[in-house]
Amino acid sequence: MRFCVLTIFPEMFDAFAGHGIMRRAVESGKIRLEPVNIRDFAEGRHKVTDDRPYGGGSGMVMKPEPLAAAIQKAKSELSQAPVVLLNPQGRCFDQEMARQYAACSEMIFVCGRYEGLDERICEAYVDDEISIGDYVLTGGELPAMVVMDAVIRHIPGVLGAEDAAECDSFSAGRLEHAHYTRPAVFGKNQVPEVLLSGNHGAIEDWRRESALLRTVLRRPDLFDQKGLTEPEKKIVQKWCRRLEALASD
Ligand code: 9D3
Repeated sequence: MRFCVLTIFPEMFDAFAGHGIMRRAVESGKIRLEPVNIRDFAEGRHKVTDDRPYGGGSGMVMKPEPLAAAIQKAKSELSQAPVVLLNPQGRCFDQEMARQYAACSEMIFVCGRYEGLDERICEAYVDDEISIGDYVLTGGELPAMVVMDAVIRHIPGVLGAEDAAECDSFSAGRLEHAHYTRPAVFGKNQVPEVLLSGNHGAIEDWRRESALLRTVLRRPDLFDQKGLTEPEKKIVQKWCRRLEALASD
């Protein structure tokens, strides 16, 4: 998959591409990440990329000409790519969108700075506008990295085999169970006995219950979206029996 990222801060992407799973994916050729400096498409001695807003007010707006030239260049190289603007007013990014975008062979990201882009660029060139959540950042670069990170995990071979994205509990509408590693006793806290038992059926049951309890307590919104599976119904019935026993004493 090829990503072209239009930004006035291309160096921000060096750390992202230089570490961990992203680095491996780049080195193995599964991913190509090409940051493009919008400033390279600006005219004049000062290579200006922003200007004052028509109608007045504070803040600056990204000029349309350098953006249009940069987007056209990117589209000439990545002809299949949707043009995605990172925008706090866009649709909120989620796992389903990550999965859908992973089916693309190419993507072009436009990272806004200042107050945003001249609206005519959005109308003429942008296919989708994505926000990563309801909080205010200083630009679209971190959101572009967030979106790429979530998308590449779905590309076959990018994750280790045992860690395939389809297995992610988020995909199943549940949080993951708690995790433990050695030592078996840490301070006053012991790893749940069942995880040391080697009884794989019992371990699976414990994990299912741990996942269900966390989801109910921490993310009831996820819990509501999807009905209970048969094994989960059994767990909830067990909880009910215990609570009734508690209440009747
Ligand atoms: C002070 C300017 N803001 C008025 C409340 C508008 C504004 C413009 C540009 C706010 C933030 C930004 C920079 N943010 C992004 O480009 C951005 C973003 C974000 O801030 N939050 C969540 N997702 C995204 S995607 C792009």
